[in-house]
Amino acid sequence: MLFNRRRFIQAAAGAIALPAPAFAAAPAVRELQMGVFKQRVRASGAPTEVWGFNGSVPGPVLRYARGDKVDLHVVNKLPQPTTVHWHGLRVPNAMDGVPQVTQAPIERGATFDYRFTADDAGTYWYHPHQSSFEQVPRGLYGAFIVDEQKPLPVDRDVVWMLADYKLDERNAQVEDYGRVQDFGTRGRHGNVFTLNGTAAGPGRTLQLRPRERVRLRLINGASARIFRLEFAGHSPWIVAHDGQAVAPHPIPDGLLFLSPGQRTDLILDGTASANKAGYAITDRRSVDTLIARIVYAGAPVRAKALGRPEALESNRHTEPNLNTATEHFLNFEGGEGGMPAIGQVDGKALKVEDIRKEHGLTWTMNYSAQHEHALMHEPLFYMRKGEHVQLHMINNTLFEHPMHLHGHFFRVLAINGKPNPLREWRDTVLLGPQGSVDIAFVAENPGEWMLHCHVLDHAAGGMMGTVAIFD
Ligand SMILES: [Cu+2]
Repeated sequence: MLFNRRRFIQAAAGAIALPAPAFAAAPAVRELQMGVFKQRVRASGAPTEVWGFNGSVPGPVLRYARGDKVDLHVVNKLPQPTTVHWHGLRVPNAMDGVPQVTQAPIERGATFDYRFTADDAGTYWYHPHQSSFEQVPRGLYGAFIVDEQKPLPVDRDVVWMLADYKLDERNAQVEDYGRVQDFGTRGRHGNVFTLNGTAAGPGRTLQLRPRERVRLRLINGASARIFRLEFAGHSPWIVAHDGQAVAPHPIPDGLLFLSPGQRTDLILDGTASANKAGYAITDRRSVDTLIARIVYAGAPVRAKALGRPEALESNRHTEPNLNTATEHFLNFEGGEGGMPAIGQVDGKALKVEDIRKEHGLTWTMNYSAQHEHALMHEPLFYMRKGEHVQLHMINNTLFEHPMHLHGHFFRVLAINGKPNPLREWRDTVLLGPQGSVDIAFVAENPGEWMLHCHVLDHAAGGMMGTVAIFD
């Protein structure tokens, strides 16, 4: 049975033409203007031409209380069609912002209204899903925060969006999006790390008062870069991954992995002694890179440091029953040094060399290479609403893939065949080179949902598929 995607989009378009419900509380931001403007990224030299929301990178922090109605009017003033996806939020399918799958692209000069309820508390983000390998690294991303009904008591709540830009010596963005050599390797990496849109590194600080408690919401908005963060002199507590509460625990081995699309909420206590140099927050991924320094200033907030924080309020999750779950398998092949023999594009079986030549695609998922402009593909998997599912993802490539499922959270059961003791709920999980990850979830949200790699160059290079859930 071929899933009729065109009809699906039309049905969705009909549904959203209904009159808007009257919303009680009007949030601060009602409109998102997507446009081109200049913003200072590096401290010296010229400002950089960027694409962003409401004239800033990152876009405005969209903040709601759990249960709030979200009603956002998006205006496309970009030189390309676009959409906005609300990463991690369990929205109705028609509001998920995936071009060709859940909606028609928002054409240049056109608008689109996104309306849904913020059912899930936590740290999320928003970004385009159209040509995301170009639109996101140009600066189109922002934080989306939903406060718990009973938030953890903290002195301050801080949002950090980490990303990077690829800039030349004149501070202009290098216009090399969509290169097959980036698609087929580790993705396009910037040369300037950014923290909330401007250059990270020396000069950037997180000021703490002695014994102050801060909730630090880290969001990786980079198109390809994986961070591995170390906090010198401090041992923050992890309280959430991808917005979902976990039992508060210190960062394992002191290094926090944050792959594209992922979020981690930390409780950071000002427990160190004030010193002149401060305490480095460093990315230890490949070359050590300073992100910012923790520096102390001001009077102590309290006499005694606080201990282990309480757990965050949990979102609603249905526990997957592994005894009755349907098992699915997803194989990843391709990329540089990979050996995919054959795959299919648009229903046509091709040798991978020809897929690369004809379509610029270099990856396959279950021997199918998909991209956002391919309307003819069938979903990778069909599920009934309410079905319990176990998905085994097997990475036969030499590269890392942060896999993101839309519209759902899944439990991370095992990594590389070893049971994962935390069994956290996530929407994005990192597969190591030639590694595997087993996840489980209940297919609760009807519609056709993306399952794709969040290295956005990999997604554009074929690692894009969908899961169709029938009501
Ligand atoms: Cu990937």
